Parts: sequence; C-alpha cells; structure tokens
Amino acid sequence: PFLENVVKHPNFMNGEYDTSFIDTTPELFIFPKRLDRGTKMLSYIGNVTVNGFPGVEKDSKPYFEGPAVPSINNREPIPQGTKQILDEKGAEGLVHWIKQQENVLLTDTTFRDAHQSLLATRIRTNDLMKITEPTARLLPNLFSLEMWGGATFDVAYRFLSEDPWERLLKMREKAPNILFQMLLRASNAVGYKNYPDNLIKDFVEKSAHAGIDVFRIFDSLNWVKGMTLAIDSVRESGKIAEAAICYTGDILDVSRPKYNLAYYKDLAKELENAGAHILGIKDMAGLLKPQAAYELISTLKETVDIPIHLHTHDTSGNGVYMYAKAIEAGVDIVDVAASSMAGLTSQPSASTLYYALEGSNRQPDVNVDSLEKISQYWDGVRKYYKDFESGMNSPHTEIYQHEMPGGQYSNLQQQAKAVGLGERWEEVKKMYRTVNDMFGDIVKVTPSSKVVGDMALFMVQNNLTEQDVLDKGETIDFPDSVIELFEGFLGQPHGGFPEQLQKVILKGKEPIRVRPGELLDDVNFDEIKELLFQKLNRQVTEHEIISYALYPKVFLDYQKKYEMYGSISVLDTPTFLYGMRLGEEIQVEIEQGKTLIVKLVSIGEPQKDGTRVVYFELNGQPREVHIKDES
Ligand code: 3PY
Ligand code: ZN
Repeated sequence: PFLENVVKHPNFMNGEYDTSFIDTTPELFIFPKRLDRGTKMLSYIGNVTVNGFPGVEKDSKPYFEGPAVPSINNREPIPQGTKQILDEKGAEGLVHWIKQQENVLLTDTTFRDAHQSLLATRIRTNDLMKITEPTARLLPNLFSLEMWGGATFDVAYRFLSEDPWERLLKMREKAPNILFQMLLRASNAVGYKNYPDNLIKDFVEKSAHAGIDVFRIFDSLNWVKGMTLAIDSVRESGKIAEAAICYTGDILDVSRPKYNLAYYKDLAKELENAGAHILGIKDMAGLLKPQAAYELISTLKETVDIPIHLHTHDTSGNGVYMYAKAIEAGVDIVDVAASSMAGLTSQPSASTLYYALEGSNRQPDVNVDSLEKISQYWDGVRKYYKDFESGMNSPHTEIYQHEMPGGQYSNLQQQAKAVGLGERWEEVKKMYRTVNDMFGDIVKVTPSSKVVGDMALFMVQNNLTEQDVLDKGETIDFPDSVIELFEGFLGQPHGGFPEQLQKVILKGKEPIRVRPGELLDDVNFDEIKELLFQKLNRQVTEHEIISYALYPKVFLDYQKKYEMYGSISVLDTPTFLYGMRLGEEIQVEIEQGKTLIVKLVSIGEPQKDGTRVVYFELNGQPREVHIKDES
C-alpha cells in the first residue's frame, strides 16, 4: 500500500517530487482499510446463501455425492503426447505426423464446447482442474483438448468470477503433453464484434505464449478475407492454424444449391492457400448427415493436401453414424466428449465412437477404461450444474429445420424467457429459420447466429411477419446487431445481402464492403495500461490489458467483484452456487497448504435497512458479515 500511495500521488505522477517527498508527504502513510481474505470470502458465502446465484433455483443446498476423481500415480512422469511432437518438430512436423496416422485421432471437447453446449459454459476452473492431470495421464494419445475460447472467455469473467488466463496457465501446468486447442472467432476473437487488427494479433500471440497450440479459426459468414489476419498471426506464433469452414445447409438437397459441394471445395482450397495447417469442418448445428459427410470428406480429401478435422453436435442423434461415414472417407481427426458430457447439443461420445469402430482399422487408439473413468468424474460434476441444463433430453431432429447451433440453443431459450417469450419458444424456433431465409440463407454461427436469434425474438415479440418487415420496415427500429450485420460489420456473406431488405434495414446508410478491421484504429495498449493503473490502483498484466480491450465492462465488473470477495474460484462448486446450510462446515484451500475452515452458524432476521447479519465461525473464531437481503 505504501508504494501504491507513492506512485499514485499526484505530485509523483507529475514528476513534482524530490528526495524530501516522503518526509514532507504524510498522507503517503494513510492506508485504506482492507478486508482480509477470510472476511471477503465470508461475504461471498453469506451473500450467495441469502440471495442465491443468478440462474440457480433458490432452494436449499442439495446434497451432492461429489465427482469421483480417478486415482493416478503422480510420481511417474506424464507420458509424452502430441504437444511434444509440436514442440520438437514444429507445425509442419506435426502435420506430417497426423498424415501418417492410420487410427482416427480424437479431440476431447469436454473442457469447452461440451459444457458450452450443455451447461451454458458454466463449468468452473475448480472442477476442470481436478480432472486435468488424470486426463493427461490416462488419455495421453488424444490429439488435443479443446479447453478455451468460444464463450469460455467471457463467461469465466462474467458469471464465474474467474480469470480465463489463469485457467489456461493452470491447466497447461497439469497437462504438459496434449495439445491445447481453442476456438477463435477470427476477427471477432472471443467476442461478438470485429476488433482492431493489432488486438487480434496480440491476443493470438499472448494466447499462444500462455499455452494454446491449435487455433480453430472460423468466420461467422465463412468469409475468408475475414480470417487471413488470424491465420497469419497463428502461423507467426509457431502454432497450428486450423482454418475452419462452417457447414451450412445440406449438400444432399439439390433444391438448395447455395451451399453445394462446389462451394465447400472452393472454400477448402482457399483456406489451404491462405496458410491453414489443418482444415476444420465445423458443423456447429449438427446438420451434416452421414451420406453427406462421406461425400464431403471424400471430395475434400482429394481437394486439399492438409489433414481434415471434423466437428459436430449430436443434436439429431446421428453424430456417431455421421462420424463413422466421415472416418470411412478418410477424415483425420474428430471431436468427441466424455460420454457423460456428450450427446444432444454436445459432441458425440468418445467411448461410443470407440465401440462403433470396433473391427475397423481406424478405431481410435485410446484406453476405453480410462474413458469410462473420466466420464464418471464428469457425471458427478455435471450434477452440480443441473440448473443450467437446457431441458432437452432426447434427440432432436427438428434441428434440420431450424438449423440453430448447439451452443446457441439453450442460450436463445434463456433470452426468450427473459423477454417473456418462454411460452412462445416453438414460434421463436420457426421464426429463426424464417429469418435465416429472409437474410438470404446465411451461415449461422457466433456471432451471425446471434443476429438471427435477435431478429427472431424481435419479430415474435412484435408480432411481425416477413411481409410486415418489408412493408413497414421504414418505421421499424431494428435491433442494433441486425443493422450492424447489414452494414457489413460482420463481413460479407456468400452471395451478398438481399438488397431490398438491406435497404429497409439501413434506411439510407451505406454498407461497407471492405474488411471491418481496415476501418478500425489500432488499440493503444499503453493507454489502457495507464487507465487500468488509475482505476485499479496497481500495475496490470499484459493479459489483463487484452481482456480489458476485448471486454471493458465485463473486465471491470470482474475486478470490482474481486475487490469485494477476493478469489472465490477456490470455493467448491456447491458452495459457490448455493452457499451453505445452517450448521454446515466446509474446508477451503485458499492456497497450497493454507486451508480455512468455515462454519455457518446462523442467519439473523432482516434489519430495518434490509440487511441481515450472517454468523460464521472461521477457523473456530466467531465472525459476522452484514448482507443486504435482495429478496
Ligand atoms: C462459439 O463461437 O462459441 C461456438 O461454439 C460456435 O459454434
Ligand atoms: Zn461446436
């Protein structure tokens, strides 16, 4: 605090000081009263006990059995894996190695897309960490662990009050052998809008340095021009650029030729020429049907010379059958999840695929008993987050009609409920498809999918039909995201925008046709550093500067919470989400070797000012915190 006072003193900052500065400036010795770590943590527990957690049913804390962590021998060295191949042989060497493999390779998405798609991305680092080293030891033959990017970045700060960079660094330490993979929304990074070029470059460079090896890069309109900057940045950092095509439409449907085989062939070739090490096929909604997969992969294997990595969502229940056909056609790598976190809007199950390929020369080389053990762990973890389940509990073939990405389904449903359209969910889904067709049949994936969702909600809420929009559009205030899409700020869709609708939406504004990044000023990182120093009273890290640049408000809100509650990521998940039961005692390891014992003794009646006193014992000593009752 003393140094902080010195460097923040106006005279010091203006350079108006000399050697007598300390002696003549007594206020340097006035320190703000700080809450200790224990009290901060009790404030959090008290608050969540009294007021609940957003999105979690506010009832008494359930009794959970707790996930079973597989036992491992951590005295043995961790087996070598794909990470060592990349580190020793470089990106080209790894690509060469992939091409030599006969068995299909597996990416485990449980740490990212599986919980993004099933549990609104809510799984906490605390739960991810406990299974990281067991996974590294028990499944060393995995191609990669997808564990970062997509929505994890924003949700970590916003809802879990934790730092996504810390997750990456901590996991990297425990799994030094398997490639870490992230989902990068090209110029939208891990956000929903186009960012300046220097921010994208810096984000890639720092993520690579912190431990990401494989970057799956996609553009939400399959616009290659929007992807090249990200591809180049990944290549420059010595990592793997997996450039992905988002699979849209149905190549088997001859009545819908916009996204036919020729379209995918051209795109694949373009991405290979743009420098992709691996071609990703990102079937984000699970629309790729088995026979289509066979045709698509066979054709693309003849078209490009780089390995092909296939991603799908199992919403229709056809996932494993589709993979089997793709594997028959020669796909190199597929995305799967631990079986207890697989299926429905998530990826197909790893062990199901393993058994499906029994007798095939391409069966993945993994230990199926290990898969089962790890799946048991996730089964226990998933129960903690039951309130974030989407409610979908059987295969859902209507996905072929509405075409909503797996990661969006539960989210849009929540959004619909929030604006009072919970009862009209069926209508919203139908409208989603109508909007797609109005927009000229576009690729729907974050963030373009969000725009389609926003428009669908808007139309249902205002009882608008497609014709109403065209006829009365002049008088309609469209959602901002819709206007931005039609202005070209998410890039250019294949075949352009429907002209009439574009005119109605833009009301005379001229759309842009260049890459949005060309119009944006560079981020001034030094300025952000200075600003954060002012706001937070401390020096910030390079990671924090990037986080602020991407999500200023989300980042500062997180800091505020951190100031109030300290590091609550150390709490077990039931306590984090539900607080404590009266009389319950928990142990919290706040750092290695330092454990607090917390007991909830009683909760006082609400006082006149709306607060309650919550009485705890902390390491046997009575403590109380005052909590505002929000009910
Ligand atoms: C994301 O961008 O988060 C996705 O998972 C898109 O499918
Ligand atoms: Zn996905």
